[in-house]
Amino acid sequence: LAADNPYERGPAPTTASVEAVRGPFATSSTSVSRWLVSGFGGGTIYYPTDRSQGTFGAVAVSPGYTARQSSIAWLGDRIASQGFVVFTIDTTTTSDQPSSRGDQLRAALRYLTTGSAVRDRVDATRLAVAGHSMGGGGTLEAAKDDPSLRAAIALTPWNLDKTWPEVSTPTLIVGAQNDSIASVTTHAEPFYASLPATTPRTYVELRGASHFAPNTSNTPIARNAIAWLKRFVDQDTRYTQFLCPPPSGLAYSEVRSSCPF
Ligand code: 9J3
Ligand code: ZN
Repeated sequence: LAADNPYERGPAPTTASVEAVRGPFATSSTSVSRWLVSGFGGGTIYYPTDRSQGTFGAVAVSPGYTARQSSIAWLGDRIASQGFVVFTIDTTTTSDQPSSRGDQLRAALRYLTTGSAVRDRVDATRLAVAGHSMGGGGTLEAAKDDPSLRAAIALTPWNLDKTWPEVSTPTLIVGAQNDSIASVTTHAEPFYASLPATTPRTYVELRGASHFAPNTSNTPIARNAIAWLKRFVDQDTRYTQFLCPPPSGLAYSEVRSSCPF
């Protein structure tokens, strides 16, 4: 734990460590019944078992239209093992629209920090949102509604609202080059382009990928998401090296960034 950053968790990162299938923290999980909560559809909380370093930042993750938490479950242990509490949620109904998904992400974070079995493991001042497709659209909605969120990660996001000048939360948008459901030209790219010049932001487009790339283990997604959460939820500048200069390489068909940040 660095004296200059009380939120730093885990050893100094390497390319191998941010791309690893598991990070340095042992994890456990606990399921949350939809019948015992309100405002969202329950879910699964993945968390580091370590209690020696204080609390951890947290991220709630929403699936997309017609999908359930299983569609984004791989992110649970992958991110939790890097030192975050991760709440993958079900939505109230699988057809809920992005604005509802945004409200549900926020309700899930409220439950996580006030009612859940792991609430004492979470730093309620360092929260983030993420989601796939309509859940990614909901991620932008949540950030628009709650500027206190520290980070937002929209994975192949879908939304009818194309402009996000209200978002001040640092935002990572992941597009998929061959997405035919939420094409990058009508979703991810205009969303990114509409973010304020003052908002730290990155757009990575996964070469050759489909809309469903975020539904299975994906190293470029994990690497960027982990670095984003570390940099903006934990204020851990050891991870800046993975974001600035912007990510590059054959995995990406396009990259945009507001570096330096
Ligand atoms: O959440 C999603 O996978 C997205 C989008 C979609 O199918 O919208 C059509 C209504
Ligand atoms: Zn708008």
